[in-house]
Amino acid sequence: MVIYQLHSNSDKGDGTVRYILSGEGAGSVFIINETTGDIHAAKSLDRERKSQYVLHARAIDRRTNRSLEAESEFIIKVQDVNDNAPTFPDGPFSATVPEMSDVGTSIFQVTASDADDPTYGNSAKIVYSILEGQPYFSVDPKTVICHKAPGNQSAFVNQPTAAVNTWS
Ligand SMILES: [Ca+2]
Ligand SMILES: [Ca+2]
Repeated sequence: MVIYQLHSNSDKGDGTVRYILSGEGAGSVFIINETTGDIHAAKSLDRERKSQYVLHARAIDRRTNRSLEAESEFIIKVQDVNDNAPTFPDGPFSATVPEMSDVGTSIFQVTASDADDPTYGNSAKIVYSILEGQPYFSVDPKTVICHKAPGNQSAFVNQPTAAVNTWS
């Protein structure tokens, strides 16, 4: 897949222009076809590891090795895909609640995180649900776990799967 194409106005398509790529990942992550200027990714890119690459392009004349244009800088940004599940970095949690507590008593707060890009789509959007403990406990859509019905009960929220991404 061509992810970017360099083109010099001096390029008449006769193969005399040679495109040279340098900078971050040039020759390893990004491979250039020196004749067409097509840039391919040679490896799969992980936005969570590196979200953008700063590269430099040059166009030279093959016969004279002279630069046809000044070196130009360009940036390749890695677009996010939703490939990380939310996790509870501080879990597993444990909490106690006195018996006969009022319904609605807040018990504790959990916060999950998601490594995906929070500024793009819903990849890092988090909603909370509890897997066990109903009807005695409920979770606020944001973060708070509440005591819902009287009784001497305990709930455990220790599975990261209690937080899920939503696609709306
Ligand atoms: Ca995610
Ligand atoms: Ca991602």
